[in-house]
Amino acid sequence: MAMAILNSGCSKEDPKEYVLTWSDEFSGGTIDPNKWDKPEYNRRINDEGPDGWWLREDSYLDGDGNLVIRARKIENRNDDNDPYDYSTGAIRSKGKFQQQFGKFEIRCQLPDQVGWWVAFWLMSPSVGNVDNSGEDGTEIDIFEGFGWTDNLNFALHWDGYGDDHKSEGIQRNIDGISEGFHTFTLEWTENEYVFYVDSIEMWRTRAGGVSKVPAYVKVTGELWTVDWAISEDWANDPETAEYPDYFLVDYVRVYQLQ
Ligand SMILES: [Ca+2]
Ligand SMILES: [Ca+2]
Ligand SMILES: [Ca+2]
Repeated sequence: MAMAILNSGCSKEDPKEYVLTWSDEFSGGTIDPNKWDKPEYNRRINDEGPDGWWLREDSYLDGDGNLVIRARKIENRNDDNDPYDYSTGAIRSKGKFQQQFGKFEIRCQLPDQVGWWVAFWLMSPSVGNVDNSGEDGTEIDIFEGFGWTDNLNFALHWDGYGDDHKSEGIQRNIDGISEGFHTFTLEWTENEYVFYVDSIEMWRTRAGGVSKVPAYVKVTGELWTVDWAISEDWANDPETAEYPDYFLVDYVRVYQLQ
């Protein structure tokens, strides 16, 4: 009897048994509105330069099994004096799917050009609760990547985005990551987060205390023309890019431990 209980415990943890709970293979002709919301607004306002919009037309399926997130230079879209603006795309499962804990994976090819960054991330609606803890909601950046450098960023943000904002993160350089398709994976349990690239562990942390609430999924491009974002510590300068440029996503898959 004791042995049976022991075996039962082992089989739950080693090997981990994940069951697919939600996914999109992006194999249709249009983005599935039952799975994804496409936000559209002036996402990255710059009062002193071109703005970075999220436009619905910059997220679409290529008919060959991939989601495409595109970056473009566009005509100035608001009534400021910019010579032009930029746009990228974003999709999110907000209001359609969310999950607490589990495994979250994307397979994708990073863009080619400087000036923007792409991300696969989770967002809890309660990330703004300020209680000196991420347990009540955390933004989990499974990865942020670039076309111009092999640096990757992994991060957690909690207690909102104002004066009480807290974050932890690391950067890793992986030779050749901007070539070809790769997988980026998060394993999230009540005890810790573990981040992987191509199944190789990048970061293991419980910073903020681990979030204990559901989160929705986001796949996004971002472009911001403020100084910190166009520095060589981040996206670099879109002025020198050849747009349009593309971020290709083969799939997003979400699992839960059995
Ligand atoms: Ca502007
Ligand atoms: Ca503008
Ligand atoms: Ca909090």
